[in-house]
Amino acid sequence: MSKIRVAVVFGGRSSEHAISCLTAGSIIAALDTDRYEVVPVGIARDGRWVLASGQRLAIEDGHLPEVHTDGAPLALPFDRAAGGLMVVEPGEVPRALGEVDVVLPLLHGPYGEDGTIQGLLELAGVRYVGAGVLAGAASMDKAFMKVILRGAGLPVGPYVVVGDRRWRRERKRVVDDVKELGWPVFVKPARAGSSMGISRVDAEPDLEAAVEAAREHDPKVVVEAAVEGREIECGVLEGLDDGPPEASLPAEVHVGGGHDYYDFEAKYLDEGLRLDIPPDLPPAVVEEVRKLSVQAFEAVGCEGLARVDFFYTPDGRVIVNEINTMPGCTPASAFPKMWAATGLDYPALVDRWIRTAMRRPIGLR
Ligand code: G1L
Repeated sequence: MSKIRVAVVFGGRSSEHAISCLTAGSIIAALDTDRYEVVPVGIARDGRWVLASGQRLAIEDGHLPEVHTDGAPLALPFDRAAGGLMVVEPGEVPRALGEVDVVLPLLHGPYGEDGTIQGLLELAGVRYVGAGVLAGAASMDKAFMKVILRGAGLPVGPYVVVGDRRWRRERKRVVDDVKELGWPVFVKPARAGSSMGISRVDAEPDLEAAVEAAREHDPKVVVEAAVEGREIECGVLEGLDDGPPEASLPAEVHVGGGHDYYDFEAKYLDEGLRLDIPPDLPPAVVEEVRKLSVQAFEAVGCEGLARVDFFYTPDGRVIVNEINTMPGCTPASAFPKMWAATGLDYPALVDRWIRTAMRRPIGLR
């Protein structure tokens, strides 16, 4: 039986380049080399695509993958002047990717989880793991995500969308709308991927600066009423054999160690982040979280995997905060840990992603 060729696309132009490299290293190490042939595809910080196929890939535990050229390790991000690696012109990318059976797009934020690389892969006729174009784009944009979740009848907290034109031309009315939410609020770029540009605002005088800070990342901003509550997350996997999506045991996220809230470092670098799996919650609440997670996955039209984040309020309500189609996925991240507690270890998880992706038809569906 010939091996399935899996391209792992990693790096990229986002602020989470290094996390993506770390994730690629973990995933490549978890792939069963008897069944899969790995083709590492790096995207440098300047956006250039680098095929490292045919090169020996060395992965040291907890380190970024290194691509060896002539025995000399070349750590990512790729060195421009490196010999031995093939730099691919953007127009060549579909052809290069057309030679693999399935792609794992490990790219965060713009040009990664927003549906753009998924569109490229659709046009190239290549199968890939995870959300498609619409689900990727919709869950990248917090405003559209909330419209979809609310439209499906899921419990979503109060929020205000601040579009670019309204902020420039109707600022006073925007501020009045935000005041209706009560204080504090969280101000977020609508489409920034990571936690960058997010701030908490406790009173009106600080709102303008917070919106301007968010606008550095995206001219479209979402202001959310702060929901008081415990932070609960749940992993969802696409079903097998035509079955419904499956939810993992949830986790409660405890943020500490000097992190204000669930910020970039707390999320990925693991310090100041503690997970309780399963959380100390009434069984009925755990079941509600799992049910709402599957509903959110289906509402957005996700495929493969997603992580759904909730608040559990002191008065017993479960509120959907967001859905993430490319959750943190190093072995230390919440998503793999929740699935491990549910009975699927890291290699089994990666294997399942590829199996479900391989079943997808290519082209129009
Ligand atoms: F390919 C999957 F499985 F869909 C996938 C893609 C991306 C899973 C997890 C991620 N996550 C990341 O790439 C990241 C959160 C490390 C961003 Cl760089």
